[in-house]
Order: sequence, then C-alpha cells, then structure tokens
Amino acid sequence: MKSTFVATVVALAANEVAGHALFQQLWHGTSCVRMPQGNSPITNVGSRDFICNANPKPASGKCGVNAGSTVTVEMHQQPGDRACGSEAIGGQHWGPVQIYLTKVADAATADGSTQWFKIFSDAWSKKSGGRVGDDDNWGTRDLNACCGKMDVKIPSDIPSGDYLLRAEALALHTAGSSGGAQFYVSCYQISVKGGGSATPGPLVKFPGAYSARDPGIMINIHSAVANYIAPGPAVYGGGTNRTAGSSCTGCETTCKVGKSPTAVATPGGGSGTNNSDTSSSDSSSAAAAAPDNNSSPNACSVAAFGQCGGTGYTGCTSCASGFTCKDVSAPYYSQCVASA
Ligand SMILES: *[C@@H]1O[C@H](CO)[C@@H](O)[C@H](O)[C@H]1NC(C)=O
Ligand SMILES: *[C@@H]1O[C@H](CO)[C@@H](O)[C@H](O)[C@H]1NC(C)=O
Ligand SMILES: *[C@@H]1O[C@H](CO)[C@@H](O)[C@H](O)[C@H]1NC(C)=O
Ligand SMILES: [Cu+2]
Repeated sequence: MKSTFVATVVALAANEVAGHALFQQLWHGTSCVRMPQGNSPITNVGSRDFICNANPKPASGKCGVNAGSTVTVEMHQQPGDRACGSEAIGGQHWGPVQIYLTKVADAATADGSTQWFKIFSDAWSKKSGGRVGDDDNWGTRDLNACCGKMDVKIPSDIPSGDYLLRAEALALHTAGSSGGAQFYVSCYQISVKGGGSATPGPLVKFPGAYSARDPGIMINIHSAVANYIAPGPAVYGGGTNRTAGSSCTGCETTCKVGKSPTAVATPGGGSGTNNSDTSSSDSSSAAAAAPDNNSSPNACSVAAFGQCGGTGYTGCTSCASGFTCKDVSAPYYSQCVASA
C-alpha cells in the first residue's frame, strides 16, 4: 500500500500550514495568559521552551479563581481568532490535552522551573468501529467539538496562592519518529483563593517529565491504537481524568462549531469570586448571553471584560453602557473596560 502511504504524507504536509494552534484564552481575556509568539509547536521535550512556550509575551495580570471552580482554557489556530467556523486545531492534529499547575511565589514573575502536578487529562478512548488511531476519540477532537474550549476544574483542596497553569495539547499526526510530536503549550498566571491544605502530586519538572520516546509521544496513530498512555504523571486525585469523547458539561451547550462563541464571562457571574480589580478578577466559566448578530452589529453589546475586537475577531464590537472597547494586547485582543 505504498501509494496510500505517500498520499497520507502529502495530505499531512498540506494540513500542516493550517493545523498549528495555540492556547490563548482563559476566562474573559488574555490578561493572564503568556501569549505565544505564534502557533508553532514545541518539538523538543527537553528544552526550556517546553515549559511555557518560546519567549511568550508577558501577561498583564493574574486571573483570580476560587479553588474548586471550573475555568476554561481556549485554543485556536490563529492568535486572537476565536471564530468557531474553522477548527480550533486543524489538520488532524489528534492527541491528548493535559493541564498542569505549579505553586509559585508570584505568578507574574515565575519561570516555571518549580514542580508541577497534573490536574486534568483528556487523552484518548477507542472509537467503536474506528480503524486507525486517527478515527479514535482524542482530547484535541474534544477541543474542536467545543470551539477550542476545555473546561478544567481547579482542585478544591490545593493551597491558596499563586500558580502557573500550563495548558498542553499534543498533536501526534507526525509522531511516528522521535521528535515528530508537536506540543502546543501556554502558561496562564492565576491566583487561587479559598483553597485547602493538600499537598498535591505526583510532582514533576519541565523539562524532565517527558522523554521523546515515551509511548504516548512516539507513536504512529495512522495505524490501529490498542491503548494510549498519555505522557507525564497520573492526574492528581483532586483533578479530572476525562474520558475522550465523553460529553462536556457547559461548553457544548454554549458554543457550537460553525458559530462564534455565544458566551462571554461577566464579572460576578457564576460561582466565581468577587471582582475588585479588572486585571485579576474572576468569573469562572460563567456564561452570560452576548447575542452575536452580524446582521445588525449596532444592536449588539459586549458585556464587561468581554472581547470586542482583535485579529480575526468577527463578533460584536460595541460594549455595554459604561464600558469602552480598548486594545489590551494589540493587535490580537480588545476588551470592554470601564469607560474613563
Ligand atoms: C486516566 O484513566 C485511565 C483509565 O482508568 C487510566 O488508564 C489513565 O492512566 C489515567 N490517566 C492519567 C493521566 O491519570
Ligand atoms: C462583593 O462585591 C460587592 C459589591 O462591591 C460587595 O457588596 C460584597 O460584599 C462583595 N462580596 C464579597 C464576598 O466580597
Ligand atoms: C439576530 O439574528 C437572529 C437570526 O437571524 C434573529 O432571530 C435575532 O432576532 C437577531 N437578534 C438581534 C438582536 O438582532
Ligand atoms: Cu501542526
């Protein structure tokens, strides 16, 4: 079947251009994400870049979050583009999505060289009737089903304080040889409130936790996959080991592929903390309707701290009364902030 093999490789190469993606959103903006310079993957699991990507842009603040609440990380192919019309991560970039935390003194300055524990894994499950690994359920397929969004519970028993949250998507389409796996990582600066006194683990370091020949990193998913072992440690007991392909709570109901996101977070929404400060406020993954109507753009209104502009953004650009659309990470992201 040599010809089939060649055709597959050609298709993958073509997809590569549009396939790459990056995690770039959390809650109501980019204020706490260290935005990657672009959507190129990290392929060297032993490099410093493996921690929080290569020279990401500094984040302007920290996102406050209550222990035990759910946050949403969001990935798309182009910086600042939250449209759901194109896949969040394209080009058959199948693989696990995993989230780590590391406790730090100050999330704004931490370099991520401290020890990490895994709080979330959405890796793989066999798709019934699937022939090859490409057909199976994968974390990145779940990301695509939710327009790039993945809900992640912050364990309720971890100590309060600053953390870096590291979101990682691993694309295995070219992972048949060493160094072929593509990692997409972003770090978010968060401040956890209302936590407990647990000592979460197992603890690992980046680089170090992964090696290029781990069974979950060097694998050919274009043939049948009998079992898949996600790289890294087990999920912390207070975290979430999600079964790939299972329904996701909250996100699929608020976001349908082919439409722009219909939900924006608003201060005070949901079970989040109080907002006293726009750069470290939190609203968990609460959703308030922001009708997206391209046919009558002036009738729309983006709620406080929602996105109102930026590269690739196609949604509503007017802010609610008392708020003004401001560039917070030009040209990628504009957000509704209190009018001066
Ligand atoms: C998640 O659960 C599966 C099924 O029990 C298990 O095989 C896997 O090792 C777990 N993954 C992690 C990262 O803990
Ligand atoms: C939340 O903010 C409101 C309005 O500023 C205030 O009245 C309330 O006491 C705050 N609640 C908490 C739990 O801080
Ligand atoms: C938005 O568009 C939908 C579908 O065309 C329409 O039903 C709805 O009334 C519109 N809403 C506004 C606010 O214009
Ligand atoms: Cu790629």
